[in-house]
Amino acid sequence: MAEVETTREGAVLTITLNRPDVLNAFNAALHEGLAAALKEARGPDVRAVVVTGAGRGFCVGQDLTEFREAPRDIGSRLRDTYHPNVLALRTLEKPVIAAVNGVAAGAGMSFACACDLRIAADSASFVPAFINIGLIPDSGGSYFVTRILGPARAFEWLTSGRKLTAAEAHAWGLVSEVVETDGLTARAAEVAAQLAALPTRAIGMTKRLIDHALNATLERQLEREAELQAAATQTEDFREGVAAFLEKRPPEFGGR
Ligand code: T3D
Repeated sequence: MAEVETTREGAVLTITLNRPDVLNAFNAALHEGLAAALKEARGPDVRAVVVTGAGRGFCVGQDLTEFREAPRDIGSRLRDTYHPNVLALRTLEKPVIAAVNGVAAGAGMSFACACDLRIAADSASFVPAFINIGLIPDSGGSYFVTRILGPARAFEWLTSGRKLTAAEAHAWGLVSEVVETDGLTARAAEVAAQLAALPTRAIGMTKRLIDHALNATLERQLEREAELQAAATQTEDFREGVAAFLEKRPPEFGGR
């Protein structure tokens, strides 16, 4: 079985991390498989992506058995393996849903937080495990968690290393909804199908705008909006949206 599997249902690509015996911990093969899956997600017919884990875990970050021996240059390893996938995910101009089916720990928690939406099973949990082994948040963990939770809560959580239940994560705004474990796959597929039917290019540009807004002045953000709105008006979906409105019928967006 491949360490990462992809399946297609219509315009939705599901990426499954597949090392269930170790709760889908990252090793070299998983990084490579994820890179290939994220490349597949760039295909023009894919309009929404779901990332999930096989078995009872989502992803527990770095495979710690690789740390039995003194770790080599971790900085380079992060740059060569984790960073390209985090960047590929954030620059993917399509909605990405993390269907968090179980524990998300360390870089697995970071990766879930890099997604655009998180839907959690009621049995899922989130553990910023880095501090428990004397490390600091990486793979974007400090970046995404700070932006989602704000600096005070991010500091408290990332330095405590404590496990958040799915219900707590929902109360904190870390996940958008919590569903019964048995219903997670269906609910993630339903949300993904809804997103896949929307104007994909406008969603991609909205994602870019949101990322840009986090570090921009109002002037720069207004300019970016103007640039991307000019691009949005060139899409087929814009023409369809206006035509459907004027003809008083539901729009049929093709994602172009
Ligand atoms: O160079 C670099 O790559 C640096 C990058 C670092 C990024 C990081 O992600 S650092 C953080 C690494 N992750 C962790 O420290 C998490 C360690 N795991 C845990 O704390 C716990 O397993 C969990 C809280 C996540 C889950 O607990 P629980 O009780 O539900 O499950 P468990 O029994 O601990 O784990 C089940 C199995 O998965 C177990 O194997 P076994 O005993 O059944 O053979 C366990 O050893 C294995 N496992 C869990 N996490 C990892 C792991 N195996 C390898 N690496 C893991 N990270």
